[in-house]
Amino acid sequence: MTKILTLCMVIQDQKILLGMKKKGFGVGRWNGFGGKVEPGETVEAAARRELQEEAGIEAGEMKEVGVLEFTFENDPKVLEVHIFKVNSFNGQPVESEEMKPQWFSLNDIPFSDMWSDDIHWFPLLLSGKLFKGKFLFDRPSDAEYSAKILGKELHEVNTL
Ligand code: 6OG
Repeated sequence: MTKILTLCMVIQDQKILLGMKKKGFGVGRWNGFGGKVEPGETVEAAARRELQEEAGIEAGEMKEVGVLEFTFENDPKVLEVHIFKVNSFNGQPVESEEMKPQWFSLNDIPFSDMWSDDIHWFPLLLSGKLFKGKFLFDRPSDAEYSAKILGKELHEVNTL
């Protein structure tokens, strides 16, 4: 069973907008903005909608830069996460029920309070590469527990 999800990384003026997840999957961690693709919706439309719902901003151009598959030990579910880079947007980030947004300098990304895969693929994201990968974790991260990576595959690609 594969679930399709989106993840938007808003990057502007050497800063990245992350949100502190306030509830549900990945609670207590900084992440980009995103969620499930709804039936009948394109992946890009879902990414735009989630960015609006969770951060209160309207994306300009969006570029899909990566696709990562996440699985957890003893769980047949596959999370297929489509990562988008957004360099321009309208509006001001506002806190939502799901996320508390905050800008971070690209030199000071809070990896220790993010999902443990992020530190591996951020260099590709920040250097403008396209990438694909798979990560197997023990169990989901939350505020107290950082998921352990049991298996990892990550490579740069020419097209997604
Ligand atoms: P909701 O289920 O709250 O959307 N997501 C992940 N992000 C990272 N960096 N690592 C992971 O490793 C992730 N698994 C899921 C996709 C969940 C949001 O969290 C992202 C979505 O943007 C396992 O609707």
